Amino acid sequence: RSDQPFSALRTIDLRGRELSPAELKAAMPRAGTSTDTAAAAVTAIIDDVRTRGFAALADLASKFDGVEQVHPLVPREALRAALDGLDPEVRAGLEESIRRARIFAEAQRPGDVGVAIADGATVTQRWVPVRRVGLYVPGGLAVYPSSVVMNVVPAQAAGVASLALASPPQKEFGGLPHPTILAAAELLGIDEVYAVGGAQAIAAFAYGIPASAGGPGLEPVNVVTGPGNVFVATAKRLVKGVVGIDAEAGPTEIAVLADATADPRLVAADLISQAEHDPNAASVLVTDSPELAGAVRAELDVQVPATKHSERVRTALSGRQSAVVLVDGLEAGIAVCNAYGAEHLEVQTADAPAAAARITSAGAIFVGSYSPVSLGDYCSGSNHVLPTAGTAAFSSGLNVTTFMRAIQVIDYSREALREVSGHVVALSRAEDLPAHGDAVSIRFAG
Ligand code: HSO
Ligand code: ZN
Repeated sequence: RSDQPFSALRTIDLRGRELSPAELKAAMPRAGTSTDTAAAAVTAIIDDVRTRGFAALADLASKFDGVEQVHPLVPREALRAALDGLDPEVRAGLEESIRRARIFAEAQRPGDVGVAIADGATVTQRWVPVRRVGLYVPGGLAVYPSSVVMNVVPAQAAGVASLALASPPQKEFGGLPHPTILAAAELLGIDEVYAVGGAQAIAAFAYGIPASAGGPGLEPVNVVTGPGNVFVATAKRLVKGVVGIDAEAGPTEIAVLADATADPRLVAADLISQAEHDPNAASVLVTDSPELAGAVRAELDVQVPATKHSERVRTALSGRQSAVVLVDGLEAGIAVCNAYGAEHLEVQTADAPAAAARITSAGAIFVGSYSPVSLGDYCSGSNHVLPTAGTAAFSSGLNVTTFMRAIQVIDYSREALREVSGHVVALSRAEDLPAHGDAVSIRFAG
């Protein structure tokens, strides 16, 4: 379509088509999920860490990171030095990011609910934080101190007592993790940081490592969170059940629901912003205005060549996962967005709050022209760890309850138990489990 500006972005024309939610979902572009080719290698790494502990970590650091390591625990002085060396503007940004995230996370703490089911009969749902959490932070190309904030703040707000962080050792930083990661940890008051990368970090968190003559042990955690490459994602899937995990993060996605009132400059900038992450990132514009679509394409023609990571952005925008989706009206646009379930959905329509209120599937919703995804990535107060690949249909972004459990507490008096005992006995008989009924009856016998 060389007649169109920014022809790299394909068009999906859904106008005049009556599609069910399932058909809409199928019509929407998404990159196929990669099959699990890493499983065999990752299983071997997990087994090695479980059997040989720190010796395995040292061998793997040498093999994958090119670093010779005695013990992976990062000295406290290194954390302090990293914060001292941090650019003051970056430090101020992180501090504001933490402050805002904390306000929202603390407000999320769920209250216990206790209910009187009958006289003398109460059940309560009590929220309790997990004891210990392990956070993985990738190294390499993408160094995201903002992701340290997004994972740590809700855990701390939940009341998690013990928090450890792992990030790959970097040859150019003397075998320590990237200094901005160390600085972010120090800013958040985390003093247990390990220079361990990849699947081996996930294995160490899940199974722990006993103390040895070489140094202190690594205590197993209850929940592992944090992004990572295919090896990290596979390791998290393999240890799930031994520990809790957050969602497996796929390539980032932005969908923009926009009508003729939207500003094409802003829409284009936002589509580019998430495409900057990854050649597999998805940028999708859903609109009932062919004029807006054309204007956004023209803006992409101007903005894409000018952006720093233009090659990556161009690849992401020309991938099959990115598109302009033309619909018949706002109603149809909302239906498409709900079927797609984007990680990030921006609503830039005449009455954005009203349209946003009708969205029922998205990782996070960004309302109006002044709530771009980039704001949410860093400083809105919301969390940027969000469900991708359509998993918003059944899961939530990282929040305080990711690090908590709800315990149900049952407290009946003698009279309250007696009142319901006949029903317990009848049900236990129906299931041929008479000892269940007897355990109640015995309390009132004789
Ligand atoms: N948009 C990414 C998060 C991020 N952006 C980190 C910048 N740094 C996934 O939600
Ligand atoms: Zn981002």
